[in-house]
Amino acid sequence: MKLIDYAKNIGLLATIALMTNVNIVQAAEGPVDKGITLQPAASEVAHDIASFHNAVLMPVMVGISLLVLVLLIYVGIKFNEKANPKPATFTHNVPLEIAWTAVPVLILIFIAIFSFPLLYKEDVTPAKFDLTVKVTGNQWYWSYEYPDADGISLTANMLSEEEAKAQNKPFQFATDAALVVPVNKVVRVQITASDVIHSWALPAFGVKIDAVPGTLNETWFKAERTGTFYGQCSEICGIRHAFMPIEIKVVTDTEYAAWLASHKTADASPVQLAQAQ
Ligand SMILES: [Cu+2]
Repeated sequence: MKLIDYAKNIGLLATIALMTNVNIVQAAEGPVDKGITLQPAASEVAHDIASFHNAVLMPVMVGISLLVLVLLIYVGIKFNEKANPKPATFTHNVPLEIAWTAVPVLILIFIAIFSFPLLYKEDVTPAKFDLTVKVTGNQWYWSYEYPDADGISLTANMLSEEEAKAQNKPFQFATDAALVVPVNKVVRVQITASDVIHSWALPAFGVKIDAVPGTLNETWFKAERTGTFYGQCSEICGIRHAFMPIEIKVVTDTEYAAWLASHKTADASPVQLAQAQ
């Protein structure tokens, strides 16, 4: 089996394992209770991250752990006081020392061969992007602007438990204004912060980027299916750090056009997700 097929199969198993665990609202994707693996990928970069994790990092980690375990057991059996009553007194072994320096370097180079192109892919927005959204982290909410669309702006505050329940949305993930983007379109994300460092993280898209005051960071994503996706601020930013979730609604082109039109006419007040449906 080719390396990549192997990765896909593992990814599929992980997805099935996750699906059985999903207990947040249907058609919404985000962290799940007792989830122990990566969230199902919804962008090419997220698929690549999953393949890298499953096909490169996992074998390396498992291999090293098993090797160390076997060595420990071997040493424990062969060189304990009973089996080896007269210990050797040498202190150096040059070939061995060269080997245990060189082998980790080779392992790191092997990992880098796969991880550097992936890092570059995540970092560099494709030359042909379809729209830009500007994300600003604030203590403790996110605000979004659409500079291409008459500067539509949204302020996304977390819904209270009662509000989330009333709207049948997951508490601590749902916000009063989802970022709405079209499916299968390259979205350039420019990100900054107004006060302290935050981090805009959406695991299903393979996106995590720091929001730094005075700096404009950039990343991108291309969502491959419609739905509602959840992420969270991933930089400890103050007392309500845990309460500034990210909600992204990926919609079809027609729905996106309708949403834009409804906002051009509406006032600039925070937008309910329901309006996008
Ligand atoms: Cu934050």
